[in-house]
Order: sequence, then C-alpha cells, then structure tokens
Amino acid sequence: MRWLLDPASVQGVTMRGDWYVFLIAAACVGLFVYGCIFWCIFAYRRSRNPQPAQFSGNKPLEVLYVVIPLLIVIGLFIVTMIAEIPVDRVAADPANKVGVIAFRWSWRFDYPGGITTIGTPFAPPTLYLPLREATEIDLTSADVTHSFWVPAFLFKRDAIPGMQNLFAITPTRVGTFRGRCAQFCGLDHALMTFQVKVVPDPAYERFIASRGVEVP
Ligand SMILES: [Cu+2]
Repeated sequence: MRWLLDPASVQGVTMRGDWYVFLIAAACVGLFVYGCIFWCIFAYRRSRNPQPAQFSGNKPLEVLYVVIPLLIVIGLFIVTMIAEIPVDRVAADPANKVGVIAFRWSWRFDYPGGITTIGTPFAPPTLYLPLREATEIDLTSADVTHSFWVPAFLFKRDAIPGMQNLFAITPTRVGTFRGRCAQFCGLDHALMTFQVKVVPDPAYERFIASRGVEVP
C-alpha cells in the first residue's frame, strides 16, 4: 500500500504501520456493522415478518457489545504506545542537532557552528537535513503555540512557548518537502511555511563546515 502513504522518514514509516492497524480495525468494524444492517433489512423484511418479534433485554448481547469495543480500544491504545516508543526516542548524544524556533509568522533554524536562518512570511526559510542521519530537533516557540508539520515525514509536533520539545527525524529520501505551521496562530498563519531539503551527508557536512556558505 505504498501508493496510499509513502513517508520520507524512519519515524513516518513506524507511524504508517500504526495507521494501517487502525485502518484495518476500522474496515473490519465497518464491514461487520454494514453486514448486520443489510442482513436485518433482508432477513426481517416486511413480506416475511409482518409482525416483528417483541422482546426486551438481552444480557449476553449487552455485555458483548460493551466488552468487544473496550477490547478494540485497549488493543489500539497498546499498538499506538508501542509505535510511539521508537518515534519519541532521542539519542543521549545526537550527531546533529538543530534548534527550531517558531514565531509569528515564520521559523528560525539554528544549526551547529552558529549558522542561523530566519524566515519571513514572504520568504519562507529552508531547513537542511542530512540523509539517513537522525537529526535532533529542539523545538520551541517565541510567542504563541505553533506546530511543526512536515506532511511527507508524517510528523507533527507542537511548538509551545516556554517549553522545549525534543524529537529526532531521520529522513530516508533526498528531496525538497513542504513544511508548515499546523496550529492556527493569527493573521499570517497561512504564510507560515518552510521547506525541508534533505541532502546527502557530505553536502550537509560542507554546509556546516563552511558556516552556511556552501548551501547544498
Ligand atoms: Cu504558527
């Protein structure tokens, strides 16, 4: 089902697995419910049942339709928790670390070695990331709550003033991806976009070593 979701990050692939479990569970519940509805429409149609059976209460059935949905919800909860453990994992000593500060209405990226990029609503900044390296992102906000969202990575995390959200992103494909603020944050929220450019590791190393002069 690659055509359905093709995330460009290791973390996204894990979340896709979780999403498939939800999709299959929802499809099974949907099939069962629609099956019951159509079966009732057919089996108890008026020509065969002019007078419907009259009864009330069915203890085993009532217990069953409380217990089964509970088990499904508990199962989905556990599957999601298991998926989130590797996604939330950050290394004690990350190889690459980028600070991201969201502000009304753009982004600031701080790389190692003092390289800083500050965007504006009309000149959205570019975030460079090395391919297949886990980059630790240290996310916060300078004013109100924003949200860092890169749809291609299947990844979104809130940028909250006074709080630091740490997470790692490991891109798996070279390319340019769209990023945007996913939390309505005021007038120019819609212009609060950025680009993510995933480049091979040597190009990223040159970018850092040249203090941002050799843009990949
Ligand atoms: Cu925002």
